Amino acid sequence: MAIRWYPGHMGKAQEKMAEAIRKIDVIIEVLDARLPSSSSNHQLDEMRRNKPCIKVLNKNDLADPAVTKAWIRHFEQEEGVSALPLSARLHADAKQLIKLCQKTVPHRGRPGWPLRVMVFGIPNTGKSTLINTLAGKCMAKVGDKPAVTTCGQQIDLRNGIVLSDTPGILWPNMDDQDVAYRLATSGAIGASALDYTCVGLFAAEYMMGRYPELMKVRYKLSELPETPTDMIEVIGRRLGCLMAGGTIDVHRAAEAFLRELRAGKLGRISLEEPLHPADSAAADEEVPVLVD
Ligand SMILES: Nc1nc2c(ncn2[C@@H]2O[C@H](COP(=O)(O)OP(=O)(O)O)[C@@H](O)[C@H]2O)c(=O)[nH]1
Ligand SMILES: [Mg+2]
Repeated sequence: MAIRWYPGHMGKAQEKMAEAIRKIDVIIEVLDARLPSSSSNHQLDEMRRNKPCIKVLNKNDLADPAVTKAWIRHFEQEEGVSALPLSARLHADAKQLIKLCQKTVPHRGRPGWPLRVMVFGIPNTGKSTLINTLAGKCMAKVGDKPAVTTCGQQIDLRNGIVLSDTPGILWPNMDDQDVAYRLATSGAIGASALDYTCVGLFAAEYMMGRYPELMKVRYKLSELPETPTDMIEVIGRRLGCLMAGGTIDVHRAAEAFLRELRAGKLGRISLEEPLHPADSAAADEEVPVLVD
Protein backbone atom coordinates (compact mmCIF):
# COMPACT_ATOMS: atom_id res chain seq x y z
CA MET A 1 0.00 0.00 0.00
CA ALA A 2 1.29 3.46 -0.85
CA ILE A 3 1.32 6.19 1.77
CA ARG A 4 1.40 9.61 0.21
CA TRP A 5 0.91 13.09 1.44
CA TYR A 6 0.67 15.71 -1.24
CA PRO A 7 1.49 19.12 0.14
CA GLY A 8 -0.15 22.19 -1.35
CA HIS A 9 1.32 25.66 -1.95
CA MET A 10 4.87 24.36 -1.97
CA GLY A 11 6.33 27.45 -3.66
CA LYS A 12 4.76 29.91 -1.26
CA ALA A 13 5.83 27.87 1.75
CA GLN A 14 9.40 27.78 0.44
CA GLU A 15 9.44 31.56 0.12
CA LYS A 16 8.24 31.92 3.69
CA MET A 17 10.87 29.49 4.90
CA ALA A 18 13.65 31.37 3.11
CA GLU A 19 12.44 34.63 4.65
CA ALA A 20 12.33 33.10 8.12
CA ILE A 21 15.86 31.73 7.72
CA ARG A 22 17.19 35.15 6.68
CA LYS A 23 15.96 36.65 9.96
CA ILE A 24 17.66 34.23 12.32
CA ASP A 25 21.19 33.34 13.41
CA VAL A 26 20.76 29.63 14.15
CA ILE A 27 18.39 27.05 12.70
CA ILE A 28 17.24 24.37 15.11
CA GLU A 29 15.97 21.41 13.14
CA VAL A 30 14.06 18.97 15.34
CA LEU A 31 14.38 15.39 14.13
CA ASP A 32 13.04 12.20 15.63
CA ALA A 33 16.12 10.41 17.02
CA ARG A 34 14.63 7.04 16.01
CA LEU A 35 14.58 8.05 12.34
CA PRO A 36 16.76 11.13 11.87
CA SER A 37 16.97 10.88 8.10
CA SER A 38 13.33 10.03 7.40
CA SER A 39 12.16 12.80 9.74
CA SER A 40 14.39 15.42 8.10
CA ASN A 41 13.58 17.72 5.24
CA HIS A 42 16.29 18.07 2.63
CA GLN A 43 14.89 21.33 1.36
CA LEU A 44 15.89 22.93 4.62
CA ASP A 45 19.46 21.70 4.09
CA GLU A 46 19.46 23.29 0.64
CA MET A 47 17.89 26.55 1.79
CA ARG A 48 20.02 27.13 4.86
CA ARG A 49 23.16 27.85 2.76
CA ASN A 50 25.85 28.77 5.29
CA LYS A 51 23.49 29.53 8.17
CA PRO A 52 24.52 27.41 11.19
CA CYS A 53 22.17 24.54 11.93
CA ILE A 54 21.73 22.48 15.07
CA LYS A 55 20.10 19.14 14.41
CA VAL A 56 18.27 18.14 17.54
CA LEU A 57 17.72 14.38 17.78
CA ASN A 58 14.63 14.53 19.93
CA LYS A 59 12.84 11.66 21.69
CA ASN A 60 16.30 10.44 22.59
CA ASP A 61 14.62 8.57 25.45
CA LEU A 62 12.99 6.25 22.89
CA ALA A 63 15.96 5.72 20.54
CA ASP A 64 18.76 3.13 20.56
CA PRO A 65 21.72 4.97 22.18
CA ALA A 66 24.42 3.32 20.02
CA VAL A 67 22.61 4.20 16.80
CA THR A 68 22.03 7.77 18.00
CA LYS A 69 25.78 8.15 18.56
CA ALA A 70 26.39 7.04 14.98
CA TRP A 71 23.87 9.61 13.73
CA ILE A 72 25.51 12.42 15.72
CA ARG A 73 28.85 11.61 14.08
CA HIS A 74 27.18 11.43 10.69
CA PHE A 75 25.57 14.87 10.97
CA GLU A 76 28.61 16.56 12.46
CA GLN A 77 30.63 15.78 9.34
CA GLU A 78 28.50 18.36 7.56
CA GLU A 79 29.86 21.90 7.36
CA GLY A 80 28.06 24.28 9.75
CA VAL A 81 26.05 21.50 11.37
CA SER A 82 26.15 20.32 14.94
CA ALA A 83 23.92 17.67 16.41
CA LEU A 84 22.54 17.12 19.90
CA PRO A 85 20.48 14.22 21.23
CA LEU A 86 17.80 15.33 23.67
CA SER A 87 14.42 14.83 25.25
CA ALA A 88 12.45 18.00 24.65
CA ARG A 89 10.56 17.76 27.92
CA LEU A 90 13.73 17.91 30.02
CA HIS A 91 14.92 21.32 31.20
CA ALA A 92 18.47 20.03 31.61
CA ASP A 93 18.50 19.00 27.94
CA ALA A 94 17.08 22.37 26.87
CA LYS A 95 19.93 24.03 28.78
CA GLN A 96 22.46 22.02 26.76
CA LEU A 97 20.80 23.26 23.60
CA ILE A 98 21.00 26.88 24.77
CA LYS A 99 24.70 26.46 25.47
CA LEU A 100 25.23 24.98 22.03
CA CYS A 101 23.41 27.95 20.42
CA GLN A 102 25.66 30.36 22.33
CA LYS A 103 28.76 28.41 21.34
CA THR A 104 27.66 28.31 17.70
CA VAL A 105 27.17 32.11 17.41
CA PRO A 106 29.44 33.60 20.09
CA HIS A 107 29.36 37.10 18.60
CA ARG A 108 25.65 37.49 19.28
CA GLY A 109 23.62 37.38 22.48
CA ARG A 110 24.29 40.85 23.90
CA PRO A 111 21.79 43.64 24.66
CA GLY A 112 20.62 45.10 21.36
CA TRP A 113 22.33 42.26 19.53
CA PRO A 114 20.23 39.18 20.34
CA LEU A 115 20.90 35.67 19.19
CA ARG A 116 17.86 34.83 17.08
CA VAL A 117 16.79 31.21 16.83
CA MET A 118 13.89 29.38 15.27
CA VAL A 119 12.74 25.78 15.50
CA PHE A 120 11.98 23.82 12.32
CA GLY A 121 10.80 20.29 11.69
CA ILE A 122 8.18 17.98 10.27
CA PRO A 123 4.99 17.43 12.31
CA ASN A 124 5.21 15.49 15.56
CA THR A 125 8.96 15.63 16.10
CA GLY A 126 8.46 17.65 19.30
CA LYS A 127 8.89 21.26 18.16
CA SER A 128 6.14 22.65 20.41
CA THR A 129 7.37 20.62 23.36
CA LEU A 130 10.87 21.99 22.85
CA ILE A 131 9.67 25.59 22.51
CA ASN A 132 7.66 25.19 25.72
CA THR A 133 10.63 23.81 27.61
CA LEU A 134 12.96 26.50 26.27
CA ALA A 135 10.43 29.20 27.14
CA GLY A 136 9.79 27.60 30.53
CA LYS A 137 6.05 27.81 30.25
CA CYS A 138 3.16 26.52 28.18
CA MET A 139 3.08 28.58 25.01
CA ALA A 140 2.92 26.32 21.99
CA LYS A 141 0.27 23.69 21.52
CA VAL A 142 1.44 20.14 22.21
CA GLY A 143 -0.43 17.10 21.02
CA ASP A 144 -0.24 13.65 19.57
CA LYS A 145 -1.71 14.81 16.29
CA PRO A 146 0.31 16.96 13.91
CA ALA A 147 -0.72 20.49 14.77
CA VAL A 148 -0.04 23.94 13.41
CA THR A 149 0.98 26.59 15.88
CA THR A 150 0.55 30.12 14.59
CA CYS A 151 1.27 33.32 16.39
CA GLY A 152 4.50 34.83 15.19
CA GLN A 153 6.01 36.44 18.26
CA GLN A 154 9.48 36.45 19.67
CA ILE A 155 10.05 34.93 23.09
CA ASP A 156 12.85 36.57 25.05
CA LEU A 157 14.60 33.72 26.87
CA ARG A 158 16.48 36.30 29.00
CA ASN A 159 19.88 34.82 28.23
CA GLY A 160 20.63 36.82 25.10
CA ILE A 161 18.50 34.51 22.98
CA VAL A 162 15.22 35.34 21.32
CA LEU A 163 13.18 32.43 20.06
CA SER A 164 10.35 32.49 17.57
CA ASP A 165 7.23 31.10 19.28
CA THR A 166 6.12 29.68 15.92
CA PRO A 167 7.89 26.61 14.60
CA GLY A 168 8.63 26.26 10.90
CA ILE A 169 6.63 23.23 9.86
CA LEU A 170 8.28 21.20 7.14
CA TRP A 171 6.99 18.37 4.98
CA PRO A 172 8.38 14.90 5.27
CA ASN A 173 9.88 13.42 2.10
CA MET A 174 7.26 10.84 1.29
CA ASP A 175 8.44 9.73 -2.16
CA ASP A 176 10.44 6.84 -0.74
CA GLN A 177 8.01 4.21 0.54
CA ASP A 178 10.43 2.99 3.21
CA VAL A 179 10.62 6.54 4.55
CA ALA A 180 6.83 6.71 4.60
CA TYR A 181 6.58 3.42 6.48
CA ARG A 182 9.19 4.47 9.03
CA LEU A 183 7.33 7.73 9.60
CA ALA A 184 4.10 5.79 9.99
CA THR A 185 5.74 3.37 12.42
CA SER A 186 6.96 6.28 14.56
CA GLY A 187 3.51 7.87 14.58
CA ALA A 188 4.56 10.98 12.66
CA ILE A 189 1.81 10.44 10.10
CA GLY A 190 -1.74 10.79 11.36
CA ALA A 191 -3.91 7.68 11.69
CA SER A 192 -6.12 8.64 8.77
CA ALA A 193 -3.23 8.49 6.29
CA LEU A 194 -2.25 4.90 6.91
CA ASP A 195 -3.35 1.33 7.08
CA TYR A 196 -2.47 -0.03 10.50
CA THR A 197 -2.14 -3.61 9.31
CA CYS A 198 0.42 -2.78 6.60
CA VAL A 199 2.42 -0.53 8.90
CA GLY A 200 2.24 -3.10 11.70
CA LEU A 201 3.59 -5.80 9.38
CA PHE A 202 6.39 -3.50 8.25
CA ALA A 203 7.28 -2.73 11.86
CA ALA A 204 7.09 -6.40 12.90
CA GLU A 205 9.41 -7.45 10.07
CA TYR A 206 11.89 -4.71 10.94
CA MET A 207 11.86 -5.51 14.66
CA MET A 208 12.24 -9.26 14.05
CA GLY A 209 15.35 -8.60 11.96
CA ARG A 210 16.96 -5.80 13.96
CA TYR A 211 15.80 -6.31 17.56
CA PRO A 212 14.74 -9.99 17.83
CA GLU A 213 15.60 -10.18 21.54
CA LEU A 214 13.36 -7.24 22.42
CA MET A 215 10.49 -8.95 20.59
CA LYS A 216 11.12 -12.24 22.41
CA VAL A 217 11.23 -10.58 25.82
CA ARG A 218 8.16 -8.41 25.32
CA TYR A 219 5.98 -11.20 23.92
CA LYS A 220 7.45 -13.97 26.10
CA LEU A 221 8.74 -16.13 23.23
CA SER A 222 11.71 -18.50 23.19
CA GLU A 223 11.72 -18.39 19.38
CA LEU A 224 10.27 -15.86 16.97
CA PRO A 225 7.64 -17.08 14.50
CA GLU A 226 8.63 -17.42 10.84
CA THR A 227 6.82 -14.47 9.30
CA PRO A 228 5.67 -10.96 10.27
CA THR A 229 2.07 -12.11 9.73
CA ASP A 230 2.56 -14.91 12.27
CA MET A 231 4.24 -12.41 14.58
CA ILE A 232 1.24 -10.05 14.53
CA GLU A 233 -1.01 -13.05 15.25
CA VAL A 234 1.13 -14.01 18.25
CA ILE A 235 1.04 -10.41 19.49
CA GLY A 236 -2.74 -10.34 18.99
CA ARG A 237 -3.09 -13.45 21.14
CA ARG A 238 -0.79 -12.04 23.83
CA LEU A 239 -2.63 -8.72 23.95
CA GLY A 240 -6.09 -10.25 23.73
CA CYS A 241 -7.06 -8.75 20.36
CA LEU A 242 -9.71 -11.33 19.55
CA MET A 243 -12.89 -11.34 17.48
CA ALA A 244 -16.04 -13.30 18.19
CA GLY A 245 -15.19 -17.00 17.90
CA GLY A 246 -11.66 -16.46 19.18
CA THR A 247 -9.93 -15.55 15.90
CA ILE A 248 -7.25 -12.87 16.05
CA ASP A 249 -8.27 -9.35 15.08
CA VAL A 250 -5.21 -8.57 12.96
CA HIS A 251 -6.04 -4.91 12.52
CA ARG A 252 -6.38 -4.35 16.28
CA ALA A 253 -3.28 -6.44 16.95
CA ALA A 254 -1.22 -4.33 14.53
CA GLU A 255 -2.55 -1.16 16.11
CA ALA A 256 -1.77 -2.39 19.64
CA PHE A 257 1.74 -3.45 18.59
CA LEU A 258 2.45 -0.04 17.05
CA ARG A 259 1.15 1.70 20.17
CA GLU A 260 3.51 -0.35 22.35
CA LEU A 261 6.45 0.18 20.03
CA ARG A 262 5.93 3.95 19.85
CA ALA A 263 5.60 4.24 23.62
CA GLY A 264 8.94 2.50 24.12
CA LYS A 265 7.37 -0.57 25.78
CA LEU A 266 9.73 -2.89 23.87
CA GLY A 267 12.80 -0.84 24.75
CA ARG A 268 14.79 1.88 23.05
CA ILE A 269 14.81 1.29 19.30
CA SER A 270 15.98 3.11 16.19
CA LEU A 271 14.29 2.63 12.85
CA GLU A 272 17.27 3.50 10.65
CA GLU A 273 21.05 3.87 10.75
CA PRO A 274 23.41 6.11 8.81
CA LEU A 275 24.34 4.52 5.51
CA HIS A 276 28.03 5.34 5.60
CA PRO A 277 29.91 2.44 7.24
CA ALA A 278 32.46 4.82 8.80
CA ASP A 279 29.69 6.36 10.90
CA SER A 280 28.80 3.04 12.49
CA ALA A 281 32.46 2.06 12.98
CA ALA A 282 32.99 5.23 14.97
CA ALA A 283 29.88 4.64 17.01
CA ASP A 284 31.63 3.23 20.05
CA GLU A 285 33.70 6.38 20.58
CA GLU A 286 32.30 8.84 23.06
CA VAL A 287 30.22 11.70 21.71
CA PRO A 288 31.39 14.95 23.31
CA VAL A 289 28.70 16.58 25.45
CA LEU A 290 28.62 20.14 26.66
CA VAL A 291 28.99 20.52 30.39
CA ASP A 292 28.34 23.44 32.72
N1 LIG B 1 8.99 10.23 24.44
C1 LIG B 1 9.06 11.50 24.07
N2 LIG B 1 7.99 12.10 23.53
C2 LIG B 1 8.10 13.38 23.16
C3 LIG B 1 9.30 14.11 23.30
N3 LIG B 1 9.10 15.35 22.81
C4 LIG B 1 7.83 15.41 22.38
N4 LIG B 1 7.20 14.22 22.59
C5 LIG B 1 5.81 13.87 22.27
O1 LIG B 1 5.66 13.87 20.86
C6 LIG B 1 4.35 14.32 20.49
C7 LIG B 1 4.47 15.49 19.50
O2 LIG B 1 5.02 16.60 20.17
P1 LIG B 1 4.76 18.10 19.69
O3 LIG B 1 5.62 18.98 20.53
O4 LIG B 1 3.31 18.39 19.65
O5 LIG B 1 5.33 18.01 18.20
P2 LIG B 1 5.29 19.09 17.02
O6 LIG B 1 4.22 18.67 16.09
O7 LIG B 1 6.64 18.97 16.37
O8 LIG B 1 5.07 20.45 17.62
C8 LIG B 1 3.66 14.69 21.80
O9 LIG B 1 2.86 13.60 22.20
C9 LIG B 1 4.81 14.92 22.76
O10 LIG B 1 4.44 14.69 24.09
C10 LIG B 1 10.44 13.44 23.86
O11 LIG B 1 11.54 13.97 24.02
N5 LIG B 1 10.25 12.15 24.22
MG1 LIG C 1 3.45 21.72 17.29
